[in-house]
Amino acid sequence: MSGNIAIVQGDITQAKVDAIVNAANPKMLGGGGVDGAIHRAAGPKLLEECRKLKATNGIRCPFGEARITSAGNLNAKYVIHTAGPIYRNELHPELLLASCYQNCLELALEHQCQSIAFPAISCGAYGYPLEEAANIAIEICQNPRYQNISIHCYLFDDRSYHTWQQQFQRL
Ligand code: AR6
Repeated sequence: MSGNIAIVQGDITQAKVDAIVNAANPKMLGGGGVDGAIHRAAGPKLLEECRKLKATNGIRCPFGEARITSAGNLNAKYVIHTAGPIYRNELHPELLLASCYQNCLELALEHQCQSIAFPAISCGAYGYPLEEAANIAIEICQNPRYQNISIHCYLFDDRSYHTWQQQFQRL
């Protein structure tokens, strides 16, 4: 922990924070990875909440944007869903990944969240290289605008945990 940012290794569904961020897809109706884990832990209420959001051609959350719902059975007030970029599909995935982190933090501010937990958005099925993703994540989280939010970066596996720690010490 340094300042308001903590790098944690573990399961984000166990985070004790006001808002848990979900690495979702634009349809926001569940999936694998951390999305699956969050929906399983939250129970069916979360999917119900997602279904209520406005959809355009099935898209509830375009890539790079974020949406907020209540959190079902999770130990949090909110789930903030964001759709990270599919790395190989984008010319500038870094812009979309940065806007994911930013839009989540803006929603957290709007909803008076004092704490938030992030997974490694886009670093699983969506194929984002860890070092690059860690850099972007930490840089956005370090913006003084977010200094009053306690930010917990949850990394699931050893490799992503060590990468985040290294980038955090470097920046
Ligand atoms: N807690 C924290 N991190 C986790 C957990 C967990 N319980 N489970 C997995 N991770 P991914 P993406 C890590 O694939 O790349 C889904 O199907 C995982 O090790 O979950 O953004 C969605 O519906 C990895 O480092 O998300 C989308 O279709 C990180 O979370 C698509 O995958 C992100 O991996 C989104 O892909």
